Amino acid sequence: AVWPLGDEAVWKSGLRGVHTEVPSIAKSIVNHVQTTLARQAYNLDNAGAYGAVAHTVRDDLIINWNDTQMHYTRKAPKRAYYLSLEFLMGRTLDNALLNLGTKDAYKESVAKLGFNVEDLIDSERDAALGNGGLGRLAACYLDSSASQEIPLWGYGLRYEYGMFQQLIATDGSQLEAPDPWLTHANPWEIPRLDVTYDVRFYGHAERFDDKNGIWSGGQEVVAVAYDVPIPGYATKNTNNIRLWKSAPKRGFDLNSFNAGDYERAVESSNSAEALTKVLYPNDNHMVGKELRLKQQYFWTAASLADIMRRFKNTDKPIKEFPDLVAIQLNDTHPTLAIPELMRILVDEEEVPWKDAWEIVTKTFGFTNHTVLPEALERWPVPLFQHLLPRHLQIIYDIDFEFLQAVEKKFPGDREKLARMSLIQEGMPQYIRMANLAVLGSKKVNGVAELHSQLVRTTILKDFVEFYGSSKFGNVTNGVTPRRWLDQCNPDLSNLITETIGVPKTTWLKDLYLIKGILDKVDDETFQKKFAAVKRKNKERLAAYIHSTLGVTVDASAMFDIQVKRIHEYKRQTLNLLGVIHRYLSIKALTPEERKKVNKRVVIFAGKAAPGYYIAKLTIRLIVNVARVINADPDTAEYLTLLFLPDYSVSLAELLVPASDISQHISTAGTEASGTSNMKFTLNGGLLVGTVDGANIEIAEEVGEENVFFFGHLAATVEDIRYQHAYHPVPVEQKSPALARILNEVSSGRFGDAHVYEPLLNTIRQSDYYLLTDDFDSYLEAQKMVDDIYSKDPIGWIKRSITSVACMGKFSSDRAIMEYAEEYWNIERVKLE
Ligand code: B1H
Repeated sequence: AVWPLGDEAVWKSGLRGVHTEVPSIAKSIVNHVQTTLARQAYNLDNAGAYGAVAHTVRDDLIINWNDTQMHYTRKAPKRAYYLSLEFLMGRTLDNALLNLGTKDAYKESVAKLGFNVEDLIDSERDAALGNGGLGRLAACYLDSSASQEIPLWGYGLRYEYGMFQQLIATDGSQLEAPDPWLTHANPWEIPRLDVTYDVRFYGHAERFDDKNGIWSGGQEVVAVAYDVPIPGYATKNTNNIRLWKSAPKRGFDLNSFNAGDYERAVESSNSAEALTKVLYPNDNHMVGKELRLKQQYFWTAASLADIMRRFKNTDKPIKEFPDLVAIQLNDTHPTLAIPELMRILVDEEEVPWKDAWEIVTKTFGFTNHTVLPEALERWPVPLFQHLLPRHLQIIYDIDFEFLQAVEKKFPGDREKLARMSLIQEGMPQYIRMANLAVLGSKKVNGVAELHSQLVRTTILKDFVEFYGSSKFGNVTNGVTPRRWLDQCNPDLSNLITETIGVPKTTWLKDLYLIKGILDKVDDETFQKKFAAVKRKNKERLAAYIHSTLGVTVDASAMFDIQVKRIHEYKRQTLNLLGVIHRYLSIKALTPEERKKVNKRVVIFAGKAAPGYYIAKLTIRLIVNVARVINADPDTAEYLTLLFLPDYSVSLAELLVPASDISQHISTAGTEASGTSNMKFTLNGGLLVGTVDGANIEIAEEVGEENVFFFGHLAATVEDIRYQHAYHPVPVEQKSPALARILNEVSSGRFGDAHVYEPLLNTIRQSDYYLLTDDFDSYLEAQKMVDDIYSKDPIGWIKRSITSVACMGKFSSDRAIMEYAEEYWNIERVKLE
């Protein structure tokens, strides 16, 4: 019965639907000011008004969330779960209003109450529970799953502190400040204080002959659920991200407390709470800290317990688990879910080992996001044994059976066995999480064609030979066009709608339809409108730059943007050295000659991991080169260099629509996909890049003539590195232009002569990322950019229009449907 208590009519009259009309929206906002916030109208500021509006929208989300989840429960379809240690959500209010289709009504309601909705939107703080591409991808996938009506839940951690805030010190170096994003309460989460699980650490493990076991003792921590509703676009379907917060199991130790030892009493409670305190701020780099391994187990154990509880509510026999559940592992971070599910099945559900392994290997899918060796997770066996003794036994048992099978297929190949084993020999031994993820999964995928190819031919080559190639696929990444077009670039979105004559609610869910603007590529009126949109977005960015840095930039100049995590493989240094080259070249011209120079504003932004010395030096050098260049009256009109501090999702929303070109210049074969390359191109910025990651597929779609490619190809990178090691050629010989620039930096032209030597030496010495090999070709590509931009402005606009038109493939809707159909075998579940 739906109405278990009392009078059905009374219940029904108390229920309400989603707010759509101005009077009811305004009334609800006022109610929230009055009661939820306990404030008065006369002193309500933007932050307060934002809170009241957010609570009103939250009510809407909860109504749709309830209906969706009730419907899922009743229909009991197969569901998918996306396990990700990172969800880089950014702001929620604007996105929620656009997805609910109530933005105009809210705008009017808010105006009636004396506020401006855009100001309120801007007063929201980002939810930065992620480092970069991997975390933002998870956020895009949740948006797409809801929009495409795919029953998907995300599982993650509710970090009390997200990605650190970046400050720039007076000497130009990065400083980190904490990100206490929850201090003003978070209206977008629903605490589920009744949904809790105990998670064990340490203790003692016993193993019996049937490979079942018992794990006891140690320490228990409680996982508490917090739900974040994810509204679909133009649908009632609202999915969920369940984030776990750690809490002490029994408050604090009463014995110590009563004995007067207050410090001891709170110690264990503090250590339990420390678990979900902070996000590890490393992108594409593994740091083997015990606390990180604890986070990983805490999160996977709570998530699996929750998934198992939901499965058991269906009363289906356990062998049907894979018919109702698909679990996607976002990189190796949640790989412990594999031995954990084995433990639950074998030790708790008493499923025979063989049957349990069959269930496991039908349930999981594994997405690899990087081939960089320093990012591949390996955990020292002694640390692992101490923390998770039962899981180590399970891993040994999996490994033993697996190696027997390998030996049977490839008899006598001991080196192969050593490479493929879950255990890497040595002192200490290590557990290879990628190998475990492959063994425990039904399918494995990379995130762009080239990357998936590299996965198959390098890091997982042995596994492809063993399992056959059908287990190893590709799902090229995508981005949500709601946030990354409609929300961040409303003028372009409106122009597309009016041009293709298809309602926005249709084409934003079927992005291939924007191809329709190609019909107008030669239409002068359309070209003008299109160019005007870009110009306005550049002016919006210029205003931001003026208000934050106090620098005036010329919106008629070319905006050249590289924004992403600072990493040697992404080669921000290559870009910077190119800027110095440009600066010196302009400086060498006569004032008359300079008048022909293409004006550029070069913009960098991005965070460096706090412990990444070379990356932090790169930031410092960019800032100090910028100081010299921007203060030089000879070049000021033609070149401006900026480092925008504290890159974030919100800042990206300002930058992405404002680029003329954006740079994606990783050493070929190192950037698995990249996703900002998709965002910039979708918003009409052309791409300067290497033949790497998704750049390749973007060029396939928009036409290679519309992308500025340069540099060596992935296939030759290894040979070049070999030459660097055994037949080194000095920089002076390889690229005199580059050698000169390095010397200018060394000479102290940009300050601090000695400080940058370690950075410069990475190039002069091993040059692992091939800057010396790619520099001249990079300059040529940049020259092409300048020539076309200054000599053929109409041609440029056409390239830009064509690029936007051909970006349909890169919607995360396409990607999520590939996962649903080819990896999870699940279908749309639409609410009636
Ligand atoms: C990507 C990471 C990553 N790949 C380890 N790997 C991390 C690895 O905290 N850690 O330990 C955090 C992040 N992130 C990125 O994923 C790739 O570099 C991009 O090329 C790709 O577009 C993105 C999404 O697939």
